[in-house]
Amino acid sequence: MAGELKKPKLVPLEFVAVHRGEQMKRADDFFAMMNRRRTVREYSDAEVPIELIEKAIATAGTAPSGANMQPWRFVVVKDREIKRKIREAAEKEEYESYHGRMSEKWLRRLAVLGTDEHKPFLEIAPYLIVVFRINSVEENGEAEPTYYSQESVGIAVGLLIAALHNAGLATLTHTPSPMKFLQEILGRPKNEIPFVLIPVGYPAADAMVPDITRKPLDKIMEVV
Ligand code: IYR
Repeated sequence: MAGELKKPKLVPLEFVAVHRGEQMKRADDFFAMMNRRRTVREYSDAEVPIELIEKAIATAGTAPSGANMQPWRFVVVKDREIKRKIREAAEKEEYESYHGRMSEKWLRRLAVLGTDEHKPFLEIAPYLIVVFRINSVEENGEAEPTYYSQESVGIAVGLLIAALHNAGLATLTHTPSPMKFLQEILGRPKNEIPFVLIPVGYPAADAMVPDITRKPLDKIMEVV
């Protein structure tokens, strides 16, 4: 039997109401801003104030999470030597992926994006944010899993990317595979599982992006 359970402690909701007449404009403006986000693979090495990164990570930390366990860790890599090591390890794994580990079908999908095993952005972008998913915590010497950690961290990363974009920064959601080398290079404990690696910076002056489109609303939404 479980011991005595704590009672919830409740406080009044601080809900900032948006005037009815303003709601659609706010929704439109936010969509227009977010719809300009593109995944960027070509970066300038121009400096980014660390305060912008801090505020975006603080925003990511507002995400809802399973049992409010906030199962995320954001490691910000600025150090050139660490970035070099990450690039070296990522390119080694990516070489294997592009030359045998990925299926023909998968490679056909990626051909349109023009990706390959070369990852210069891992050294050029001023910051790499490596997101870890905390899969268990220790409580009184006992391991306890976190709950819905994949979903929770996924939501937090969505907020992170939105916040960085809103602050005028470009990002790439990069998932070298396998990503275990990030745990080793960054010396993270074994309950922190690499989730995604996000280069952040300003785009290169001549940055190009794939000519791709987003599915229209009627292809992604169903009202029943
Ligand atoms: N991780 C590899 C391959 C890759 C996979 C997917 I799914 C993409 O949308 C893009 C790339 C890479 O980063 O190149």
